Amino acid sequence: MAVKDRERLLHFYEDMLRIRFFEEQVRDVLYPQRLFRGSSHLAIGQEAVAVGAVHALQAEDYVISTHRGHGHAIAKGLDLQRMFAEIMGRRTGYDRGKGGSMHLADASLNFIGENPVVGSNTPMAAGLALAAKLEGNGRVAAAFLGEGALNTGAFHEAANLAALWSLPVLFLCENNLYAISVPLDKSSALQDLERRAEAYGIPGRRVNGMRVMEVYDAVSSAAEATRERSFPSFLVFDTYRFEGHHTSDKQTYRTQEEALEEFRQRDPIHILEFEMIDDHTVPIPTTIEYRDRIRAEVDAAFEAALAEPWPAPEDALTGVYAEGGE
Ligand SMILES: Cc1ncc(C[n+]2csc(CCOP(=O)(O)OP(=O)(O)O)c2C)c(N)n1
Repeated sequence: MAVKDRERLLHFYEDMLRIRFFEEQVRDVLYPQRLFRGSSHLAIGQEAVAVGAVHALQAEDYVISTHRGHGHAIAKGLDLQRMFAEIMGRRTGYDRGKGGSMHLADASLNFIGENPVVGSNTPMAAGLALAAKLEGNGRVAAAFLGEGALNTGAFHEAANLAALWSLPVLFLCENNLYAISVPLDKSSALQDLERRAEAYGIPGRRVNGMRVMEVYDAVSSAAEATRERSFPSFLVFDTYRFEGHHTSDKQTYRTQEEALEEFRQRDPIHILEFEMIDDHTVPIPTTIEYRDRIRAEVDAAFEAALAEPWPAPEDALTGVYAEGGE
């Protein structure tokens, strides 16, 4: 393997571990200790999509995400400490502690942010792509969406406009088989999801979302085509969410065997580790070193965020756009 390819693969590996350990910390520490209120939507099992896709884009490209966006944010380069701080409502968080787990954003990194209204980020991606096209800056706008979001009107309006106006949008659909408790075969008339944008003239491609290099290669070529032709692309990644819909989900709609069996056989991090060890990219002790180092990095970010200040009462009046009357 060429040195450059090896470095790239190890970089992907680090980011996938970062996402996994960050979310395990949310699951195992922040949620049970009630360090934030409500629930958080974890994408454990979907790390290869976030990392492979975001790293196939350029830093200037826009990424716009969903309610399940920690991984997209980390892959786009957001700071772990500020992410933890935001989730825990601290003043130093990305939204000064007012947004939480589902509203992480950093425009300086072109991570336009998470959006909990399902499907709503797809017309925003079309808007970002329209701006890029008018400015002629060569950027593309990538919108992540779940397979459930394919059934929203917003997605179809966005796909239609993106094709009609020839906009450089990448629709990146993560098919994790469930929308909350509803399995794919109960929500979509067509199971070949990659055909869902054909009506707008947008060709689709189905990709193994558990193999980071396959995701990277597919998004690289789709992004290149979208950038060159200024026309949308649509990719569907086969993946699986190993955790519940959110941290409070009792998961009565699937068996633990299903979740655990999938976990064992299709874990994207295990797949990558196995392949790297098998083709002598790294020996086993190196994977252990990587795991220890990234876990320590995530722990340190969490501890530092935990020591950060709460918003002051007067902060409640900043960053709000409605003006009070007399
Ligand atoms: C417009 C809208 N309708 C319903 C909801 C409630 N809701 C939150 S997540 C979700 C399921 C989304 O499924 P999918 O798009 O497949 O994403 P996943 O949760 O699997 O990542 C629903 C229906 C919402 N947030 N927004």
